[in-house]
This record gives sequence, structure tokens and C-alpha cells, in this order.
Amino acid sequence: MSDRERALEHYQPVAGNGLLHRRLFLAGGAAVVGAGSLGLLTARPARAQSPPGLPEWMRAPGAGMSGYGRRSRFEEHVQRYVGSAPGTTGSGSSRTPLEQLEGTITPNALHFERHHSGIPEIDPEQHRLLLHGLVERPLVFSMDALHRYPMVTRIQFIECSGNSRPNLSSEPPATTCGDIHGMVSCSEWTGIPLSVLLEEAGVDPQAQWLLCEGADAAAMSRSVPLAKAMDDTLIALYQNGESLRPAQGYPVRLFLPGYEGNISVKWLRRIKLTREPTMTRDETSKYTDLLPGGKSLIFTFPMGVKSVITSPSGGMAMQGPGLYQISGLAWSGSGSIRRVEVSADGGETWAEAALTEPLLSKALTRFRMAWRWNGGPALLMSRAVDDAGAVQPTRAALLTEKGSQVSYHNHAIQVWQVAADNQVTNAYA
Ligand SMILES: Nc1nc2c(c(=O)[nH]1)N[C@H]1C(S)=C(S)[C@@H](COP(=O)(O)O)O[C@H]1N2
Ligand SMILES: [Mo]
Repeated sequence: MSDRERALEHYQPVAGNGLLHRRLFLAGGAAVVGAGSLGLLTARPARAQSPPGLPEWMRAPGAGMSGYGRRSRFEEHVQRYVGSAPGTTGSGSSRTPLEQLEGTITPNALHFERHHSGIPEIDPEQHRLLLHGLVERPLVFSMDALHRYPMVTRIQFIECSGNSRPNLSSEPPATTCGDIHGMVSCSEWTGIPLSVLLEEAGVDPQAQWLLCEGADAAAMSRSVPLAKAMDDTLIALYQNGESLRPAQGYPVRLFLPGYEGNISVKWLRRIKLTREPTMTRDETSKYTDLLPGGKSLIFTFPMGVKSVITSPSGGMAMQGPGLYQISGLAWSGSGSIRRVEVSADGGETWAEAALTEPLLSKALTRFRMAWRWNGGPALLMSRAVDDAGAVQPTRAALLTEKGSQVSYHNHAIQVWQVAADNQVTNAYA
């Protein structure tokens, strides 16, 4: 087979409206694309981009070193979407601009934030973590003491249970991927398994729950089941290799992999072992799902299997008909991603996307797909399946199951509408 024939083989459609086989992104595929000199197009943010000027930077020596780095000033437009509740200091959220990032790790400065009463400025010398309640030996840890425990490192996502709420409104908000879905971020977290500290304190056999309290002005508090605390819960100290950012809970936070973000208490100051959940304000007035029959679901912890195409996505402009790279993220609070399927015809037909390894448990997973856009209207969707076999639902199915009152845990399929005028917008199928 000639190079050209092999190149053409990669462009065989596998589903409706121009979806191509994922082998383009598997081993060897990229090399063949290069040989066939058929590059991939990428939809762009709608803002105008000017071409680079003359290379002034080659005429004089460049800038010097610095103690703490910063990004290129040409990348400064990449910003979180900040929304503070009026009249408050830092009560609200800022969302990760998912559509402006690639790979799976969220840079620390772009990690989403959700604060109930702003970011406390905590002096690590003065901060203490108290472990008490139904234990044999109550313990108080200084930060120095915590740093002497054996640590583990894991790559995992955190997602606010209020993420993607804009898409529960009756009309699709005309905004971007990050504005809608950016309350999810993924980092390499390093810290102490909570089980180590609990074993040192000696857990009373009557203890079934933990009350965990933060040192912010809201003293945000949640109840954690003992089984999760003994399983994979971390007392996190580091985020992507450096100390936690103040916004992420410096100097120490709780981190419960896969569970709704709210329970990962930041600025952690107190853990009390109890028989029953404490029924704190933060778990009764909020973070419960009111169902159609009037029942309320409480303590629904793992985040559902989910995916979203980050490019092309809302607010971007296509560059005319041609071969495009579709890129997106998938994740599940219950484990790893087994499969992501993509549709370009509003869910009529689906084809399997290429997943970027390693496929880590409770981490963001990047998927990619080749798509020949013919310039006509298209509806792009992605559907994730996790390793437990759970399938991401459509928005209509989610609303039927959870009812119109639902405002948390929206993991429904996102639809991006691609129009003949090159514009990409948020849509409901
Ligand atoms: N002490 C404290 N912990 C907190 C919060 C808070 O306001 N105070 N917000 C919670 C919520 S609702 C979420 S979604 C996550 C967000 O973590 P992040 O800001 O690091 O992204 O922290 C949780 N932990
Ligand atoms: Mo949250």
C-alpha cells in the first residue's frame, strides 16, 4: 500500500455527517497525516488574531531569570470566568476556561474556585488541625507535624455539584464551555492518607461519620462517611508540585476523590468522629436534590459520568469546511473512563473517540476525534461510559428522571451547534 493510499484509509467515515475513524489519533496515525500533508484544522476563539510581526526579539538579548515564573503576556487573555454574589467578598465561583486548555492537568492559577465566604489568609505557623470526637486519643497537628507523615500523590479531578447548572435553564445560555462546565479541574494532589491519621488517633467502633470543618469565615462543614475517609481520602498539602494555593485551601484541605466538590473542605481545621452525620447547614440547606415526588436526595456523593467537547465549542468560529480535530474531556466520580462516543448529527449516529492514556481513575481523560466538516449545520455531542458501565444521559433523560427542580449534579450530554456561518453555539437537542 502506498503512503497516499494509507493516508486516505485514515479518512474513511465511520458515522454520520463526516466523523472519521479514531485511528488517526492512535499509534502511527499522526505520522501518516504528516506524510499525506493533510493537516487538521482547529476551531478558534471568536476574537480576531493578528499575525506575528517582525522578529524584534532576535535583535537584542532577552529578559532575565525570575524567582517565580509567569506566562507569556500573549496568553493573558486566558482567564477564569469570575462570578461573585453581589455585596459579598468572594462568595461565589470562578470557572476554569476549559476550551482554552489542552491535556488534562489544570494549571494552578486557572483551577476553578468556589468559596462561601472568601479566601482566608492563613499563617501556617498558627494553623492547627484538630482530630477529636469518638477516638481513643484526640490529636492536634501543626503544619510541621503534618509534613513529617508519609505522603502519596494522585492525579484526580474535583467538580462542584453545581457545575453545568446553566444548562438546566429552559433556554440554552449563549456562552462558552468553561462558563457552563468550568467548575471542574484536575490536579496532581499530594498529601497524607486520612486513614493514617485516623489509625493513629484510634477510631472508636461506634464512629461512622466525620464532621469536617474549614477555617474560613463560613466555617464550612460537611459530614463524611467513615468508609470513604478510610478508603482514598487525602489530607492534601500540595497541588501540582507546589503548596496548595490559598484559593484551594492553603495550608491544608480535605480531598475526597470523585465526590461532589463541596465535601472537600478547604482550610481544614477540625475533624470530629461521630455516630451520625451532623446535618450541617451546608449539607441540608444546599447540595441536596429535590425530586419530582417532593422527596429530597441527600448525601449523593460520587459525581456522575460526564464528558464535554471543549473544541469546537460555544463562542468559537470554524475556519470553513475541512478536516477538524475534535477535542474534549471525560470523567467519572466512580472510576475511570472506558469509552467516549462522538456524534456530529445530533445523536443519530455515534463513533468511538480516541482516549489519551493513561486512563486514570477519577481523573480528567482527554478524548480526540477527526471530523470532516462539510460546511453545513451540525450538532456535535459526546457521550462517556465509565468502567462500571454507567452511561452519560441526555439532558431530556436527566430532566425526566430528576425533575425540573433539580439544580445540582447535572452530568447531561452537551450539544454544540455548528452553523453554516462558522459560528458554534450552545444548543439543546
Ligand atoms: N472551608 C471551605 N471549604 C470548601 C468551600 C468553602 O467555601 N469553604 N467550598 C466548597 C465547594 S462548594 C467546592 S465545589 C470546593 C471547590 O474547591 P476549589 O475552590 O479548590 O476548586 O471546595 C469546597 N470546600
Ligand atoms: Mo461546590
